[in-house]
Amino acid sequence: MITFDVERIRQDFPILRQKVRGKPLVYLDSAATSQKPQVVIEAISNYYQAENANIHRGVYYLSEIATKAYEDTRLKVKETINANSIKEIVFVRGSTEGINLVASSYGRKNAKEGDEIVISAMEHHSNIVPWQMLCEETGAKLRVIPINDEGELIVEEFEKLLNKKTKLVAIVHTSNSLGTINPIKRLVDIAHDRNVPVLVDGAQALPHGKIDVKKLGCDFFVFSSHKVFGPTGVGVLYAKETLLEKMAPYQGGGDMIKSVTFEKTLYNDLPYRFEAGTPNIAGVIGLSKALDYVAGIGYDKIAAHEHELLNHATAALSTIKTLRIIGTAREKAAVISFVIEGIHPHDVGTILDRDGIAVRTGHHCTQPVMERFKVPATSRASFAFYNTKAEADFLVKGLHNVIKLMN
Ligand code: 7TS
Repeated sequence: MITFDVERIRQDFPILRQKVRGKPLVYLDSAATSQKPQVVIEAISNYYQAENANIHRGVYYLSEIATKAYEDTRLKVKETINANSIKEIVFVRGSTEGINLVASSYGRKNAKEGDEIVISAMEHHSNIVPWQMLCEETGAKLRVIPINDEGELIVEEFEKLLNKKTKLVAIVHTSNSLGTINPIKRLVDIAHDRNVPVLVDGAQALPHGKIDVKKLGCDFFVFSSHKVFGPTGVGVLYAKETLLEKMAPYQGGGDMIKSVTFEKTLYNDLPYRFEAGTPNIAGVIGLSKALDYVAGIGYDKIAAHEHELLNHATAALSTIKTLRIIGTAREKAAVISFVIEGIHPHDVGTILDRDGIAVRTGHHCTQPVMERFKVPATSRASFAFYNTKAEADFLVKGLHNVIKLMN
């Protein structure tokens, strides 16, 4: 029997004790960004109060401890996702930058006119636009794996899309607008059978379950700290060393070099070659605490609690006759997008907000998904381990209020 004391956990998140608009905050937008536990907030504050110095360059005490904290986080990330080496862990600004780095560096080197990049119909704009930009520049083509009415990838169509011209598959692990969890290992195996590397957009996956890049077998994996209870402005690109070794730097500047003359610059070793300029040191230190915090609760417990929340909320929302859930995949994260007949999602969001309930409304940076389901936008409730069944019930009560007000 897995025990999970959600009320205890909520006490670690100061923001959840807040009232908004005079009502207790019901935060159901963790897919956009997660809230931060006290330990993360304190680590950032402590860094600025007692440890602030630039890294990799000082011979003095403060710089040494800041450098150690930064590099210890790299090791922690390596262990968290089971990478082979710290050389495979590159700190970036977030998932978006990680994907842009791969598109720019790996993509430019490997894609030429007539080649193909395969993505899916449920990608976040961050995993569409960088590839479109690459295609525009190189003359390569974007191919898109279709999804079914439940919001699941059609794997047979994926297999048909792969061919000798395919240079990369870039695919989301867990969809931010549909909640679908894709069968990544199976997709990677299929792509690898044809020698095609795979990038996994793990922005919505890491916060909710254990990730093992060796088991998944993927070649690139990105995630954002702010969705995994850490600060904004930091993310991670994992890339297999063999691929990273052959990639040109993404940006030039300090720290990514060994030596510079006007005639020639020698680049630094991996992974530093991909980290130009002063990084987000405080952010990386905050991420370290966030990963400790999540590991302390336990990925299994988190997944089990969120699964219960998903089932409870789905059942409760389904009692509303005029509500339609968009995204009903068998394998689903605790993300529920929905539309209510005759009421625009923005009105839903605005009225819920008056009750202190925070949901996201709009296209969730997945406009092709909206088009696929023929809706202009949805309302989306996304849950994290600090959410409760009572909050899901509160959402349903709030929606009854919306329907009453709008009819
Ligand atoms: N990929 C997925 C699947 C995402 O959900 C997001 C952000 C990103 C990439 C981009 O991450 P970033 O940290 O670089 O911005 N998703 C959302 C969302 O669902 N609502 O706001 C941001």
